[in-house]
Amino acid sequence: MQKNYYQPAAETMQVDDIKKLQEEKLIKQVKYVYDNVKYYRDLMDEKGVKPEDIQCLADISKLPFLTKDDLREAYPYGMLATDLKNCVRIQSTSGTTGKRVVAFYTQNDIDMWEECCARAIVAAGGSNEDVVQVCYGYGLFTGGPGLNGGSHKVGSLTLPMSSGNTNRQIQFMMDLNATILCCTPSYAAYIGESLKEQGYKPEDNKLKAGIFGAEPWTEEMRRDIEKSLGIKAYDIYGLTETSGPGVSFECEEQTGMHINEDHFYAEIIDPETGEVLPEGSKGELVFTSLDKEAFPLLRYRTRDITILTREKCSCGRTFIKMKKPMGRSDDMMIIRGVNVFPSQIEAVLLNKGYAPNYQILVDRVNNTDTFEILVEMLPEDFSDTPKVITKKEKQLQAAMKEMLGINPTIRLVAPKSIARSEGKAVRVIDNRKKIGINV
Ligand code: DLL
Repeated sequence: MQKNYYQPAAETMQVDDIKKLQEEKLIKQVKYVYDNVKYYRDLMDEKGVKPEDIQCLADISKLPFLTKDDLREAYPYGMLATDLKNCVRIQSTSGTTGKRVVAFYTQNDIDMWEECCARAIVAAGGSNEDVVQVCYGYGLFTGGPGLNGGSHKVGSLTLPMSSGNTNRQIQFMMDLNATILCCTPSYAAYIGESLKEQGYKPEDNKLKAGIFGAEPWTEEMRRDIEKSLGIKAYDIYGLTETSGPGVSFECEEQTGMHINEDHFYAEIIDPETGEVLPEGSKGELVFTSLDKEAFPLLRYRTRDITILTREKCSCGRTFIKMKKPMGRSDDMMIIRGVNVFPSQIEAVLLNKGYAPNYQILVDRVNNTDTFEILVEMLPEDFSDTPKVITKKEKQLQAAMKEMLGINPTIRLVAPKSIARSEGKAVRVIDNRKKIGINV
């Protein structure tokens, strides 16, 4: 099969050359940030490190970390490294975990970001013969603008749908023969469900691929979406702070996402100690942007938990891969002393034949954590006979206990009774946070 790359020279560069390029860019970038961002210069001074101390990639561990709290403190302009006159765009995080973070872009930053998205589209089989339906949100969220820009760079016909209005999404998808769908995995699942309800079979649409990200999703969910839409589903990762989607993307192997290492240097650290861990270890992902002009972050702690591996990939790309993030360290719930990730719950549900329509409710009553999972029954399995429901609930509870080590209460609910998501799904309602319990 002929291999396709958007920027082959970069994407298939020899590993030694990648490292050399990263080293050169890092040395320059540290000096640039030190000279232009007072907030970070103060952090470096506090740590007693000067730009001259950074002579090779390993020296990066001398630099201080940045966290979301730093960005909030520096809001809005404290991390800006260039004059506002040179900036052409602002994007922002969704603010689900506190005050919004705003990121600034020069035109070069936008070009780099869109090129990263273009690499992802080409890796998913996209070309100027494709119709790319973008139903990530447009506006301050980076999903819509990022994939839209990438699609333009590839020369695909771009359908800038934004999220929502699922009937219109389906009408345009069918009438305009969309071939590549870009949205969150939870919205892709919902579109699949809606197509089925409207009487379409997976082979009725012209879609061949989907580029799904912005939230954690499991391999089980991937299989479910691939089946319901009749496509190959590719993962894409990124965050507003580093530009947006396209920091890493999946190729045809679908075994993790290649990080665009010519623009981003990735490290895995122990989230407790901050120590850099060797390749193959599970830990928190930290990014350094190597050539951003407006909002260049050094050693930014993403809170996302993953593993980096540099194995030879059959697609020919040489960039290191990151595994599907297992969730953010701040998504992890501690329930009755046990660590629980929503992704574990999702894996059990899909393995047991349920759809990914669920909600996790956690609370504290009389000093004990309560843990309940609401799960929708499938329309074809729906029953309102208490005996049947109780039996199914017990079976699911046993499977959850095996995966999580603790017993949740399972409540099977009627089809369509849990709200669908058109963007990032809200799976967890943890009322302990509301009453000020630190979890
Ligand atoms: O979600 C950017 C994006 C848009 C990525 C579209 C992919 C597709 P933020 O809103 O700033 O940016 O949220 C970033 O979302 O730190 C992860 O926790 C999570 N996330 C993003 N992509 C993935 C993914 C966009 N593929 C935060 N798998 C990140 C798991 C993801 N989590």
